[in-house]
Amino acid sequence: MSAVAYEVDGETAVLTVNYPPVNALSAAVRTGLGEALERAGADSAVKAVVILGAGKTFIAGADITEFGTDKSKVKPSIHDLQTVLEGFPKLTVAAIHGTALGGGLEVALTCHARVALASAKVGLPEVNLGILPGAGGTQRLPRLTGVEVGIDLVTSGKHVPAPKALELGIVDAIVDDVRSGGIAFAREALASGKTFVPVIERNEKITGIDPSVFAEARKNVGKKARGKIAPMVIIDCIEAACTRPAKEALAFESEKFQELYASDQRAALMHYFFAERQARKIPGIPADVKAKPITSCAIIGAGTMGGGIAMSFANAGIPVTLLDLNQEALDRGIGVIRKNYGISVSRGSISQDKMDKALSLITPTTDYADLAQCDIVIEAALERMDVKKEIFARLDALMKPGAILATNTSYLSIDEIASATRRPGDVVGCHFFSPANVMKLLENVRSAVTSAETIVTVMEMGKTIGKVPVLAGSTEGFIGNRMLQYYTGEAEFLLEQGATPEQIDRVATKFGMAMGPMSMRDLAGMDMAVVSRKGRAASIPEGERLSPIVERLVEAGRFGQKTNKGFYRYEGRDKLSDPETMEIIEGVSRDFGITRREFTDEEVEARLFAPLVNEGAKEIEDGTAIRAGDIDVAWVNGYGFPVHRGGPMYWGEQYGLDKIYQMALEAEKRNGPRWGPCKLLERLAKEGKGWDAA
Ligand code: T1G
Repeated sequence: MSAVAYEVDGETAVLTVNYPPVNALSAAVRTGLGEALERAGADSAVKAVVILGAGKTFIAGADITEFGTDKSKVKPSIHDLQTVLEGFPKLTVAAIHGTALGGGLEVALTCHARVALASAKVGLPEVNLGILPGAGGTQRLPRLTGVEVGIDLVTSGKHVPAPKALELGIVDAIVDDVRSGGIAFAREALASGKTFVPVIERNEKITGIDPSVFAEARKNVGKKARGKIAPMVIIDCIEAACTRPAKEALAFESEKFQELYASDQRAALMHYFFAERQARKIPGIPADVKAKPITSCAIIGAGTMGGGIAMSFANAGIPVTLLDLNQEALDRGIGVIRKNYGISVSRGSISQDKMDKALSLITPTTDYADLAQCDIVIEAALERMDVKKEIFARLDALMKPGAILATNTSYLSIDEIASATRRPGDVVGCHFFSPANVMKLLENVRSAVTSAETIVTVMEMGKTIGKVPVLAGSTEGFIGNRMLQYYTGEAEFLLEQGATPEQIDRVATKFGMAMGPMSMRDLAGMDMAVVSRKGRAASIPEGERLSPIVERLVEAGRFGQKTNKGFYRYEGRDKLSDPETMEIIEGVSRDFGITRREFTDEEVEARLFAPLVNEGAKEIEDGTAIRAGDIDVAWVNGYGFPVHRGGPMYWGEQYGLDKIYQMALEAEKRNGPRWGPCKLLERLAKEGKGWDAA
């Protein structure tokens, strides 16, 4: 059966693409579209063609699963289809619901017109895959939206809601039903004799563009790109649209597409694309185990984390009951939530209406009884096991049967917290990252007895509230923080041995991290770090140590940004080097008899990131992480690891697991047994294999 259904309704041929799950432009769809267009062209009774998608969406792009396979070479190509469409002698209308993305939107842009449901979205997200819209997207979209908007949309890959797309000229009408609306639009156009100029021939918005527009774009996009190459190449292509004949500019775009397709960044970003989706799949859970509905949420603790979590649920339209022990703490928490929403509204990132709607969904209370009927309760109170166990015992007695009892703890044992209840299967970790209304990672943590239903529910819930969920086992620090201690720990040992905070942070940000480890310490507040390091002191084996640099800085009153000095000195928005910091660091070197030396940036980079890979291998070996890709997803979404490097485990595999293994042996000698390699890494390194052989 063809992937494209063909039927005629009056004088309109309706072509329905039916290729689940997202109607990607696979070989089957391209073949089906080619045949259906031929048929419509040959049928004298047909005066117009409407193309739409079956199921949940229009065409969501080229079929990424066919990239690099023979199927991607099957004719007609997307370009072939576009040539037929752009030269089609009869009216063609793309009728969009769900999403029209990438090649899907590019095909729609070669139709005479586009109509869409108000709930639909369109976009060119190829940049997120390390490539660019290689089927004329950089040439046609700016012809509709104008150059500056075009640059913003294509370099960001953002999805544009249909009403905005109508305003920008990307779609021609909003309809209530794709099929009947598409047909009606075609009929009216035919009846009125309306003519449509092919998008590629509309030049008014790309003519006479001042070159400074591209210089400005390169400056602004370059700052956000953090080392990604595709955004900059996209600007080149859009500039070509404005400065070269269409045919030449289209050829330029194809050439640049091929160059990007061959890049390491494209391979890393495609790895990440599939890893993020794979992370939602939990092996060993029977297919008939379904997620429970989460229609209400209770949160304990109206502090920074509790408030951010409340916003995440309210933003997804889920009512929240926010509890704190006293009215003053509650009022403060609600005040912070209001302030955060106000900032978003003033920045234009959400409307006043969305803010009001979200706030109306958050109900503050000091009475535990108000939580009892919620589908899930998330505890975000003090990071102390005694406090958590007391709360969970109370929740166990209070919450309705079947409610999920979750804790936002960042490293405490879920098994031990669950032991305070008579329903341990309903207890799970839902570890959000600060600021919880912004950070995408939701690290769900299962104990040895968390039920399959609870796991499936919080994984589905993560997606519902716009997070990227990853499932972790309950070893100390779970997936992310357990690795983080080796990244920050090695950074501090490097300081003792001769590197400077400036060099380490420069290397880390050049690598693509959102922020270097020393700056991150200053932002988070080192006084808090000292408290949690004290709490974890027992887990440091005999004969091993942590660097005392953080403690010495705190003793000197240097907590970080909150005291205007930490590793750096802060004057307003300026971050300045401070000789006092180096005195403290050099004092530690002296106390440990370390002769300081110069480090190359390459050595600093390897020493910073290799320990992440080494600990990640241990997490795969002991089952804390289900797969290497999950660790990549956690680090990209929770710790600012550059997505165009695929994640720490993908980076380590490209760098060479044999080199990672050798570095772990050296670190073991230098820092102690916790830093040595595990059996899994040793095996993969010696066999020359990658994580898929884990
Ligand atoms: N090709 C193949 N499979 C795809 C796919 C695609 N384009 N998009 C999604 N899938 C699979 C996905 O792997 C998952 O599979 C299932 O569909 C559901 O996805 C020439 C060359 C459309 C917004 O980048 O953004 O066009 O895990 O969980 O949350 O210029 O999927 O179930 O086995 O994400 O409802 C450009 C990428 C391609 C769109 C739906 N297009 N996809 O989100 O479902 S390059 C994209 C998405 C291109 C041209 C170039 C989202 C979605 P499985 P999901 P969702």
